[in-house]
Amino acid sequence: MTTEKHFDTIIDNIGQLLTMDHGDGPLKGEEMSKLKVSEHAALAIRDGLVAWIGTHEEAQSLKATERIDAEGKLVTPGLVDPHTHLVFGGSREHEMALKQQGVPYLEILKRGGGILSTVGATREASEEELLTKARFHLNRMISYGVTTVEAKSGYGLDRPTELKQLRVAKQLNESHPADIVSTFLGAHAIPPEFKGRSDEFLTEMLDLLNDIEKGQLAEFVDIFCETGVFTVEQSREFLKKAKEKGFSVKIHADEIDPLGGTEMATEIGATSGDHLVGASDKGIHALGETDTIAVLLPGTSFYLNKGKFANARGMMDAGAAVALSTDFNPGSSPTENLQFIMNLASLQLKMTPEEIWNAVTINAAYAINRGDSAGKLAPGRKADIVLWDVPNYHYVPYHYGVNHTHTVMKNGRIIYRKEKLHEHISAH
Ligand code: IZC
Ligand code: ZN
Repeated sequence: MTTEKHFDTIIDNIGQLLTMDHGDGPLKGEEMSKLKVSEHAALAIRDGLVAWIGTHEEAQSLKATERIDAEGKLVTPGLVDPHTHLVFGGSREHEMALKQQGVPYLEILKRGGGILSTVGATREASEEELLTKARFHLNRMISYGVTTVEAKSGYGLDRPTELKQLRVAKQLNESHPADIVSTFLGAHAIPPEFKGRSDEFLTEMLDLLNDIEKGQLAEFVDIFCETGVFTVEQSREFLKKAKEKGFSVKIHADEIDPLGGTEMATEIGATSGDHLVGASDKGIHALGETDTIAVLLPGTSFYLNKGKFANARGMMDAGAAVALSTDFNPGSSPTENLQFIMNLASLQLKMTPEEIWNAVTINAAYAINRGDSAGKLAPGRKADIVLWDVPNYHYVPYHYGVNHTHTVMKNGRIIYRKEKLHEHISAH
């Protein structure tokens, strides 16, 4: 019997354990309010995998090399951040004054700033510099409880730099404990050398897919479908061709202007439609009828400061699967903190704690084709686990602006532990 074997680690005295173990597939519509909460629970790990889940009492007769007393804390799967622009050069704090003057995001881009400012800095940066910088941001994500991250290219807009960004993401996946899922976002903006020739630019980016495929450098292809960037028709054609080449697809849709990218995403069978702030009723209905996951990024709505957030409740009422993400990037959402996104989902998207936890774990995993390996704790799954310094799962979406993680484990190994800050302070 499994229970008589020796384990590597046992975590016992868990106040609340969330497993997200509710069957297969993403949670859609009202299923999103399901949450399995085990009280006084324990969990055992062997060879980097969850090996056993039971009660605290049952765990007392089990043998393990290491025992972690959770002291009544909340324990959950490692969080999944399904939409980030992790690898980039430079930063954009110099554009803050323009933002304060009310210059819109798309106007800054039109003037050659915004995304194009980051493109300049990313083209100039060496691969080593990009790696060091991305690792810094990734470490910070880990500290906030994230163990699986989607990372987009899109700050090269030319062959060498796009490939450089994707190689950095691949190197991070191989050398860093976090799991990275790569997305090619060469169609992120039109570079100055292709001004007025956006179709030609898209042909060039499609051609690049051959190299990306050969180097196994990305599994998703994404496009920024937005006023002044790429139209719905261009996006549809581009993503269809990417699908024909065997890539899964995602789309930045209806982020700023309501163009109809949401329904297009569902029509072409995109794995996810992301942003969807301006999604039409037709688009929202289509999300409920198809398998396209709505990846919502309320941090971007907060930071663009236009007072408009995605209609998460309407999407769930229509039967859609909703996931949440930081959209971590140097322009419209400079934060690695997925917990703050959980607070915004509560306040602005009116999501319940149960919906929010599912949206940052199992549904986020499905949004990046990792539903079978991330976002859930069950025997045989990766032991990606977070111990939270909170009394219950309602607390994280409620108490905002600080980091609630206590311990973060990846493949059964502790990769982050909160400093004993209070002890340091009282010692002086
Ligand atoms: O760098 O501004 N929206 N792409 C589309 C972004 C935001 C990232 C950026
Ligand atoms: Zn984005």
